[in-house]
Amino acid sequence: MGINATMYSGGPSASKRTFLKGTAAAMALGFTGLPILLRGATTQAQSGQQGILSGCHWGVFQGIVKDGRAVEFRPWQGDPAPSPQLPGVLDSLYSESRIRYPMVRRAWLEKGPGADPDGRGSGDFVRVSWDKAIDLVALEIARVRKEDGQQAVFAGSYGWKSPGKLHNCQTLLRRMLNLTGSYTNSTGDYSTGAAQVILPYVSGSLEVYEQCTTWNNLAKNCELMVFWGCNPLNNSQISWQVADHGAWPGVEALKKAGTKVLCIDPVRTETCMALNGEWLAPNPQTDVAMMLGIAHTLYTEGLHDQKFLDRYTTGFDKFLPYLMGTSDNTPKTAEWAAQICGLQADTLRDLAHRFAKHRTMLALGYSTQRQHHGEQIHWMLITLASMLGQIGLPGGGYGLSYHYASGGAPTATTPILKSIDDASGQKQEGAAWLASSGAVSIPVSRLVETLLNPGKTMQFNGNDIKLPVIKLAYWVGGNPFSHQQDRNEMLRAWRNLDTFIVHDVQWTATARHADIVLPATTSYERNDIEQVGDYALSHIVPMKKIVDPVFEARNDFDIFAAIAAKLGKGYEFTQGRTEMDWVRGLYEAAKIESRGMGMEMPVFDVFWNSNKPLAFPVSPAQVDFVRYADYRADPLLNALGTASGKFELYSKAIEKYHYDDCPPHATWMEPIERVGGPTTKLPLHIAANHPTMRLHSQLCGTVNRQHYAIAGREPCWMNPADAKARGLSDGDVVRVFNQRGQILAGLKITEDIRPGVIRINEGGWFDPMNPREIGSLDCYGDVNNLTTGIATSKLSQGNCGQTGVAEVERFVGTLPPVTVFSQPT
Ligand SMILES: Nc1nc2c(c(=O)[nH]1)N[C@H]1C(S)=C(S)[C@@H](COP(=O)(O)OP(=O)(O)OC[C@H]3O[C@@H](n4cnc5c(=O)[nH]c(N)nc54)[C@H](O)[C@@H]3O)O[C@H]1N2
Ligand SMILES: Nc1nc2c(c(=O)[nH]1)N[C@H]1C(S)=C(S)[C@@H](COP(=O)(O)OP(=O)(O)OC[C@H]3O[C@@H](n4cnc5c(=O)[nH]c(N)nc54)[C@H](O)[C@@H]3O)O[C@H]1N2
Ligand SMILES: [Mo]
Repeated sequence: MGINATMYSGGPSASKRTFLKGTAAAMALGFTGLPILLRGATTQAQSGQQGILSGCHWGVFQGIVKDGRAVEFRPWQGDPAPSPQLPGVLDSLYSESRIRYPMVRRAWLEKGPGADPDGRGSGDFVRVSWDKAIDLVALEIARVRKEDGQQAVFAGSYGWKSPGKLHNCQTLLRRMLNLTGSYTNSTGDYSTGAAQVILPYVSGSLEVYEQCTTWNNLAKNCELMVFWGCNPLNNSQISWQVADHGAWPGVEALKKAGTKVLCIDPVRTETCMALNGEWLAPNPQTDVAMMLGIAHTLYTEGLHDQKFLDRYTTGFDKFLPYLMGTSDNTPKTAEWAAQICGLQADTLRDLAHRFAKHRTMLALGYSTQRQHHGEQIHWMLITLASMLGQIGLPGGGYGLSYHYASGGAPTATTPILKSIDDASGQKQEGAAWLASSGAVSIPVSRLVETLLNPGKTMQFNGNDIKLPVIKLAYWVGGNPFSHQQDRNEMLRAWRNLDTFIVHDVQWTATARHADIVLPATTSYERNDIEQVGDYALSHIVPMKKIVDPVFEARNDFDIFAAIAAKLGKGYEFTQGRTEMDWVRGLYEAAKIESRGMGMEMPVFDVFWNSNKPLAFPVSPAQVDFVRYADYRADPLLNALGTASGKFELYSKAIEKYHYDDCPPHATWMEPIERVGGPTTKLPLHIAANHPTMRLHSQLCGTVNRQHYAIAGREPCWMNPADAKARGLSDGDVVRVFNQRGQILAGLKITEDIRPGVIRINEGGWFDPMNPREIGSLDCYGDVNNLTTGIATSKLSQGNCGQTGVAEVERFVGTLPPVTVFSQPT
């Protein structure tokens, strides 16, 4: 049947979440000719009211409209666990922070590009007409390209834009720029910046966005499930496409099976509580040391699987001298590790015994690689799992996406919807800018470094990159004034820009710091199409327009089409096709692909008018999928994508780079700062986790804030012992500070966090008291005022959003108001 695990183990790929493409290619079912089920009919029948079907990062839903206004986003009945964030999704259409009109910063408009850069963020905007706005943008792109070169335009615009195969604003931005010239791009992402660069050397693929052994298989075979900084019941609320929420039935199956669960995390997570898990809370940022202590015990007690190491891995012999301390005089004993990670040595020995004795699944999240030297954790996890020898066995081994977009929910047999393209294939031969086109791409979290050091040479994954001079940054579908670390360093860097152009739906801090702000539509004001589940791929769903655009919002597609037209490429951009022409075309292409897979999809109009998601079948093999089972069965035929075809516990390629911050085997390296670290002065580690009632910064400007804000600010969790030591009470407004910045937050005292750790979720909107002053107090609570902007290492240049320490005190004085959720003045 051609369905096997090898289809997931393709080589590393340049674009984000492209594992989806490989899925379809390898599939071939016998022709059944059966029509595919259309599900979801009961929702309308029950409600008695016709809802309009759509989908978003949070799931499939029906939009209920009264008198032209959306009044409810009702979860689709086929959703096993609708996200409680949906009311905020609805409110994002109408909330007070919605961007209404095209706006230009007064100083920029009156005095030209680069005028008064300190004034960015102070809210002095002038409303302009759409025609004027399009003119200004087109002329400025042309000016910067002419005066400073194509590379001076940065369009590496990163972020969690809305799903939909047509209205992909980032692709549309690059489409407009490719048709009219070139630009500087970005590579990688903030999610797995370190892991996705190191893993191709270690296991031969990106892996972080690939399927895990299914929950179903775990429920039958796993005896010990270890969630290591991994929290599916929070993080799988959302998907990059439309969420399927398959993690909920997955977790439920584990619970029914009575599988023993262990959670290694500074926070007692939702997943830990739901599964009644055993909670171990090591010092943050010390997991590599902890794993080494466990590995040392395994080896010295002869509990490691030498046969597995010999047959399926290379380089263990080169790792061993480090583990035993013969190469550096430091044996990585349980005692050694205990001193660093803060757990008892006996606990680590006990873990080694339990891991070896039971069928154990090590499920790792992403947070531990979003730390200084974050490359090491995934490498060490694979080293540990290799020593345990359970990789490729039912219910055992390791998994890297159990927490993300419901990894572990079985993959359906489905065609893959294509997306509108960025027109990089349509460039004209011989154009002057062709030589430099796409030549420059910087690691995604390094824009600040680039703005501060133009011309500098940066090392990256074995290559040198000359950092370009950037004069214009164009951002769509992302919020850099939320996602980038070290806000004050960023403010300094941004002053080197002539022009910052932003499209968004909400007045985020990024929009507030722009020179030109264009109001985009939400997904709920336009038509599109998308797949359900990043791994499950269970349905294709129409994303129907629910209401007309509010105020003067326009589709990114139409905005870029107008700019392209001004620059002489209007037809090339639209190809003369309307929105529904595009959506229909994308569906038709999938319909043809599905025939090759032995399936027949309904004609487009039937699909669209049915108002139901189109379901695809799941094969029995996928229900019981075991990652690496094929590799284990035949390591030659199903060789991994690494140089040796095996798991590489030592990398000769990385050895050749001679990076001082990324040695050629998994290594414990001190981060620049951590609680209890040799040079660290401040006492509290900041867990900048992913929020429960938001998607990053999305929905912070909505009713959802009422569920979590404390005294109107972003919450800061703290253990009672730490609160007592500082004389703090629940509900206090506190000032959280370090050498990089200061924010206000609302204190939540809880036993569910380890002493010595505070939790302030990423995504709180940056609200500086005095926007002109770098280092000003942030009145709402954007944690990235406190985190470090350094890179994980020269190998991957990833971000370190989970590295940072701080101190907390009660705020005294007159409380400044929070102003970031209203219209700029
Ligand atoms: N300290 C710390 N920092 C972190 C992290 C962390 O764990 N700790 N996590 C990192 C990670 S993993 C990530 S992925 C990033 C997330 O960073 P981002 O993805 O930049 O964050 P979002 O808030 O999702 O921003 C998306 C923006 O796109 C806008 N948008 C949505 N749809 C559309 C559309 O159709 N058109 C236009 N024009 N705009 C649209 C939204 O309104 C929103 O402002 O943050 C990173 N930063
Ligand atoms: N609700 C919601 N879900 C989301 C997102 C969102 O914004 N909101 N964002 C999505 C995106 S883009 C991504 S990339 C993923 C992110 O997925 P992750 O990066 O895995 O998510 P986090 O919530 O940052 O961290 C997961 C867990 O790691 C723990 N942790 C933090 N530091 C350490 C440490 O040093 N050691 C150990 N052992 N544990 C630690 C945290 O306490 C938390 O429980 O989530 C996705 N899902
Ligand atoms: Mo992410």
